[in-house]
Amino acid sequence: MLDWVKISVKAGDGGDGIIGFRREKFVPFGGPDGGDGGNGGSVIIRVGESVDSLRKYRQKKRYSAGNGLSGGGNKKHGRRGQDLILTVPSGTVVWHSDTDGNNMFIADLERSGDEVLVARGGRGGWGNPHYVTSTKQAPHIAQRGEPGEEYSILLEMRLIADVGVIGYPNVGKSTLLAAASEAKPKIDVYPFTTIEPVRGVVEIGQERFVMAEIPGLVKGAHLGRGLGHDFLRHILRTKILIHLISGNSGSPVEDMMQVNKELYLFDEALARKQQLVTLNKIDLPGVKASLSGISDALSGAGVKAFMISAATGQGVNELMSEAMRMLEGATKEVKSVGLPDKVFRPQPREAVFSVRKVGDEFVLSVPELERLVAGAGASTSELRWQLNSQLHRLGVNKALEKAGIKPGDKIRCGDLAWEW
Ligand SMILES: Nc1nc2c(ncn2[C@@H]2O[C@H](COP(=O)(O)OP(=O)(O)OP(=O)(O)O)[C@@H](O)[C@H]2O)c(=O)[nH]1
Ligand SMILES: [Mg+2]
Repeated sequence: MLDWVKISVKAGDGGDGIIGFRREKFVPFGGPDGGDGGNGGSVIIRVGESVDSLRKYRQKKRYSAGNGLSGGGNKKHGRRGQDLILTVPSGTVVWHSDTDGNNMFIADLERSGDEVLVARGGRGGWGNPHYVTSTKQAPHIAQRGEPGEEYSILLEMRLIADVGVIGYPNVGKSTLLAAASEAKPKIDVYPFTTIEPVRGVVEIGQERFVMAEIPGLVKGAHLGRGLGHDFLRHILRTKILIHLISGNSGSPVEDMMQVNKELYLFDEALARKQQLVTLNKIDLPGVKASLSGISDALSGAGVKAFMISAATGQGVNELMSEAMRMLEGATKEVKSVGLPDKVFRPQPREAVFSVRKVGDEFVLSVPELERLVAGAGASTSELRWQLNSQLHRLGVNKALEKAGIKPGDKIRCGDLAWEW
């Protein structure tokens, strides 16, 4: 199970608006009829029913939605670009990665069908009919399409299970999961048989819950030893834990304390999760003999443990029923554990403009105007007039006046320059 992956996404660019004029018999220039460009497609991340890993994103890293097409004559709209839908498993947390390597939270996609738009397609540019006014019937300007948003996105998969089964390697976690659910994890006498978390559904009458084996917890796990950090993160999203210890370990109680210490060192929230401590392998003769000693040691540590044999099934049903009872009372706060308070919210781009004074020029940054293109037949006076009316519409005029502009001062916006 791949835990996280970084991809780059690019929404489609908007198509260009067109400068066009109707051709009519005997009329050299008919009315303006340049079509608008189509909007670019957006990139959407959605939980797919049958997706259970992020593996496919390891191969391909760059994803683009479709571009919008340019407008045509006769007010024909350009076709819009296709959205790109990237499917991910439920339990995927989506982050925005900035250029400094900081990650900001975008969304937590928990359930099938949950989705989030991560890069918005550029809007199509306006064709010249949009610039018609009572005094300018034949405008020679149109607007280029807006570029699609482009971001770096981090997908993090957090296994969602109600119950996490933790414990040292080889204590019988897979055996318990196999005994209590339909899952068929590999079981073997060697430690580290399970190298990825495995999920199974436990059914008790009409009720059910999801239980997951979390492998690889050893001393130093919080530092990345064993199978490392990755699986500790999955535990964050379980509601309760079954902490399995093995009766035939030399020191089951110390094993338990060691694992708890790793939880604590990784994240205090993990150490606060409710645990059902469970002693396994009580069918073994050697374990039977030392049972009372182990119980005493456990009580000494303040723990009342369940006694089971995952191999024979003894005590497993009782353990599952207790897990179910505990789940019903478990807090619903699990989701917020480990999720950040910094949230990434893209700015509505067109709302942003700025005015700077560079030398004796006023330099405007107004994305919407920078995309204006002048046709061959555009006169300087028409351009100036159009720009002023757009500046007025966008409220930039006021900002210019505030900045102290006087008639005759030079203004520059993108490729266009004119006088106030
Ligand atoms: N006698 C006996 N053996 C058991 C019991 N539970 C598990 N085992 C054995 O213990 C060994 C390890 O079992 P697993 O279920 O693979 O243990 P695990 O905790 O999943 O181990 P890893 O995935 O390697 O961390 C296997 O040989 C099992 O057959 C039990 O209740 N009694
Ligand atoms: Mg296992």
